[in-house]
Amino acid sequence: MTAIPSQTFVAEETSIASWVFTLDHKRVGVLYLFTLLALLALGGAFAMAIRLEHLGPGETLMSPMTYNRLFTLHGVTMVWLFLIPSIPSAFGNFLLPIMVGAKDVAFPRLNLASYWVFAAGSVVVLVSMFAGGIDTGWTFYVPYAASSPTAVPLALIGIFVVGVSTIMTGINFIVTVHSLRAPGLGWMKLPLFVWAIYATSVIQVLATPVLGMVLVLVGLDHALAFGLFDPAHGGDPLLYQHLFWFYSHPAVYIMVLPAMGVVSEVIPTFARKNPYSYGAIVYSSLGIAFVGFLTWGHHMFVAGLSRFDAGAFGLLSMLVAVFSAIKVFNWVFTLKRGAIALGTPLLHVFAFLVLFFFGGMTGVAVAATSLDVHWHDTAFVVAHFHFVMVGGTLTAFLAALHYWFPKMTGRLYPERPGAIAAVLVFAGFLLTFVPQFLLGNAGMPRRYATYDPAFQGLQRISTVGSWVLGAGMLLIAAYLAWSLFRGARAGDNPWRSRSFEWRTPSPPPKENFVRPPRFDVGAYDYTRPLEGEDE
Ligand code: HEM
Ligand SMILES: [Cu+2]
Repeated sequence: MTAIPSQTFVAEETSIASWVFTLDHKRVGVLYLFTLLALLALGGAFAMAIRLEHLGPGETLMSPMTYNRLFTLHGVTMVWLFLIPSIPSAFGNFLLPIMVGAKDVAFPRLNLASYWVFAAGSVVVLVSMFAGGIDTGWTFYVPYAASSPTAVPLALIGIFVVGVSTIMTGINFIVTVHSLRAPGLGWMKLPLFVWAIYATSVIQVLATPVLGMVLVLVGLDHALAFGLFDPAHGGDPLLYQHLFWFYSHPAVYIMVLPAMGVVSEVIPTFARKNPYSYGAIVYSSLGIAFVGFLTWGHHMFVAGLSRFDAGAFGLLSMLVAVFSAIKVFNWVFTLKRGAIALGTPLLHVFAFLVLFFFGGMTGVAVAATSLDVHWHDTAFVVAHFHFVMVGGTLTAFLAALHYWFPKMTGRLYPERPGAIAAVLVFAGFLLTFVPQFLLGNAGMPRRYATYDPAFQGLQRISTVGSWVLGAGMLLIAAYLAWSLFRGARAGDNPWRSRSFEWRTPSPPPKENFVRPPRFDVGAYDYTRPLEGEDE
């Protein structure tokens, strides 16, 4: 398809200003990607320090006060600054317009603004870390968050600003999918990644304002002693929990739906097959986005919900798992009898399938009220949500990073270190978090700096696991940085994928297409050859 030589979006202009003020969605995506990778590295460094502290039962490296700050900074960085924006902002920005056959997003200026608003919000959060840190946990539970002597207001402002950026991105993607689809590209022909980002955007736009509001209220409680959530002033801390989880449960689907979108792209490409049921994947994404709004109470089973409410929230939570299971079956059936080509993206997808499956199953387990009373606020819950957030979102992010690396850079990464790193990340993850299920079940509370010496064996395994995981991540950083400059040329479509984004040069030219795209061969149609390709 490279018949007509074209300038890539990178080579087209090289000044710093051309990046700072860029209106090209691909450049905005690249800016996001580098920023997010830096934040991931920071959050990862905090995580390593947390695990180091748990090498021994008593005070190992730091005081319990420092430990409180550390796990808060880790959670805040990972959840608010990395996981929530990650796949949509970096890969969604780069790919969504190409996948719908558009030249750009609907509002390129808003898109650029969303990046700089995000960057500003992140800087404010980072400044709060230097201004003494925060020790409330990423959840900012009141009444403590309203009185903690740490830099809570600054962190709240930063997260609020990041939320504004999330809404901007969500609106942009929704309008883009509605109004900029190329002629002939009907809704039910859209790539599944687009559907996933679309469903995510709906949650972002509807739920994030609630988060913004509740953060402002905590800030007012903290700064001006409003007492809204403080029983000493007639306020209600449970009101906070309702409002917070009304956003933050849907937010877990903001994290995992885009990951599911990545998996739905990688599997057909590497199995060279149509998805087993396109419709089931689309409708289950929409189903998750909808039901995700009805389950927040499962975070409050031990906070005095009525028995009826607890039962209802428990059942609705399990319904989300049904939609997730529909997807898992679909992916597995797509792989079945496929002409599978093993590549690093697919290895990360396999890790996703295994870890997300266990994450989801333990979610169903904690959604059973009686079991949750035992596991709530223990390392068991920590393990559950790391299985879904790291095992789900991070592995899919790594799959996306490798899968679309040739698209974005025009270069290949080396497969052998890629495979070694994928195994290290997977094994390191299991070593880190399987022990935490066992620890939590045995009674290890979450967020404690010290622990009973009886737990030391499992704690040590977990810490060693974090080193293996960290080594895998460093290896990935090293070979990708090398490949960026030295990697072999990829050609336009190294995976011989049918998906729309691969039908334009890699890296794409400024307005994405050399010729207006045609969509008569579907995004997953492996039965017909593409024009210009003999098969
Ligand atoms: C498959 C369906 C899922 C179900 C049924 C489920 C259920 C639950 C339940 C009941 C809790 C509360 C446990 C407790 O605090 O005692 C919980 C906590 C949590 N879940 Fe899930 N979950 C699911 C999927 C996910 C996904 C996909 C993510 C993220 C990508 C996620 C992230 C979290 C987080 C972050 C927490 C803990 C928040 C905190 O207290 O710090 N869950 N989950
Ligand atoms: Cu939840």
